[in-house]
Amino acid sequence: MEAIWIYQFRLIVIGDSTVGKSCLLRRFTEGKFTDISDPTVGVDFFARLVEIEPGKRIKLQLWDTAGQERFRSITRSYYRNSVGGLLVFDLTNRRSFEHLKDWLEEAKMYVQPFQIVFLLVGHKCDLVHLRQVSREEAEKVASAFGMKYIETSAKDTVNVEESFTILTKDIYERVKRGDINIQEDWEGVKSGFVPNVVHSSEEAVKPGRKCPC
Ligand SMILES: Nc1nc2c(ncn2[C@@H]2O[C@H](COP(=O)(O)OP(=O)(O)OP(=O)(O)O)[C@@H](O)[C@H]2O)c(=O)[nH]1
Ligand SMILES: [Mg+2]
Repeated sequence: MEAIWIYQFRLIVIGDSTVGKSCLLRRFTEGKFTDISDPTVGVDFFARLVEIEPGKRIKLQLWDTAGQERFRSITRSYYRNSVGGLLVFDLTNRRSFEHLKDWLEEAKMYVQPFQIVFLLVGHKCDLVHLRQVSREEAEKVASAFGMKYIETSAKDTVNVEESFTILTKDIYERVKRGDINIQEDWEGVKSGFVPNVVHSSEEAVKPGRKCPC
């Protein structure tokens, strides 16, 4: 029964190099954190199931993109087939916060003709003494972008589950409302794998039931 899901969502994680995208994904999918993390080359792939309501699971296909400029031509091609994403900046790196507008503009341009739902993530919240962006400031930017905002730490496991769950629930509600539709030529949302109803062994071999032939 493990691998049963009602939908599959494809999500992308974007933001400047070193903001901590790969660490956030590794914490979410493998429960691990390392202080040394190589820059992503092009795009990496992760996957995980999340249970948004008891018994309702969604499979997430997660694309971890390289923040470095030289990989931009590769990473751009992943927007179109993503239904949602985490737009990540580093709370201790003001420039990564200032670049958010550029990331969003690029995403909007390359996702056409589809739509993408983002959650704004202020990462490395464990580094309290090095903070360069206040929560109030980030919340203002998020609301100007029409997004929710959350602060995370892969190192201390703060809001890692929550960030992916909030985004997944947000997308799920839009799918339920019909604001987002499954489309043949689009990988953003896929209908899930639902098994045939399995009868209990008692029901399947009811005593006294005769063969109809
Ligand atoms: N203190 C702290 N450091 C973190 C956290 N997450 C990541 N880091 C560190 O930040 C550095 C960069 O992390 P990565 O996850 O490789 O960054 P990235 O955004 O994937 O970078 P690119 O792949 O180049 O785009 C590494 O040294 C991590 O150990 C965190 O939550 N807290
Ligand atoms: Mg990376």
